[in-house]
Amino acid sequence: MYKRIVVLTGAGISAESGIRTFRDQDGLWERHHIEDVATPEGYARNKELVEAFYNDRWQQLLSAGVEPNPAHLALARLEKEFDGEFLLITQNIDNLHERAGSFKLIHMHGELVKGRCPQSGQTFLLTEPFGPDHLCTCCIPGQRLRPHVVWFGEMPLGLDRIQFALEECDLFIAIGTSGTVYPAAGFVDTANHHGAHTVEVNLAPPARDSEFQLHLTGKAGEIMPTLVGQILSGEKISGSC
Ligand code: BV8
Repeated sequence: MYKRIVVLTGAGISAESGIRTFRDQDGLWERHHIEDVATPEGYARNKELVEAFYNDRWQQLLSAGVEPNPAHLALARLEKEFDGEFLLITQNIDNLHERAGSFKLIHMHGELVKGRCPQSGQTFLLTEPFGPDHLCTCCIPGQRLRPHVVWFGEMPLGLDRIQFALEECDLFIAIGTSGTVYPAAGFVDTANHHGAHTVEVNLAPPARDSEFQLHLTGKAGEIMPTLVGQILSGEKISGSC
């Protein structure tokens, strides 16, 4: 049935792993102002506040009990067993997709487990929290590492590869995203425009004027294993999952 699949995930796919989303009840943006912790200006104003925001999330990600859930594992199975083209794009900065076994993966908003040198752009796997003494080793003198995260107003990563994949795909699935952040929120338009079947998996029913052709409403961890089974058996995705 399908030959080229593109999947986009958002914070909702990690919710069942215990990671807070942004805009749900008790979400991250209820506790912090975006402009203070997720913009270059906020970082320039108060590095310590932004470092604490990411250090807290990094510590939570490393803590016991935060594991890939059945939705992450289903996507890793799809990548492994699907005999066509596959690309997983995530807006998430956690590493649960990799830990589930996904490899054909683009972290378009960066990665929580890495720091970046502000001068060279080189990235470093974090072994200690961000702070004034956590310096890069690529410059002399060493520069204070920043989170390897795409803030609002900064260019997302991998957009050329993403654009090409969206134009070529025949199936586009968005999982656990509120579709409020661009350019990711516009990916469905590109997929629709190029004739793909567009499917959305979300806890909440779709917005009235949603662009997706099919909506599967429920928890990603419950829907994805069945959906992946349908795709791998060559079926066209239908409403019943
Ligand atoms: C860009 C990293 C230029 C940080 C994030 C003014 C100036 C500059 C730009 C703009 C501007 N005004 C608007 C813009 C564009 C801006 C934007 O879109 N703003 C919005 C607020 C309007 N975008 C940007 O700035 C981007 N850069 O535009 O550069 C450019 C120009 C041309 C072409 C390209 C680029 C950069 C945006 C990246 C910001 N960084 N993250 C961090 O993580 O700390 S965004 C942040 O929001 C996360 O990445 C997150 O993934 C993303 C989207 O949120 P969601 O993932 O959707 O999460 P959310 O909580 O919202 O929703 C969860 C969903 O899951 C819900 O629908 C819920 O129902 C569902 N759910 C919950 N549980 C489950 C579930 N579903 C299934 N199962 C469950 N169990």
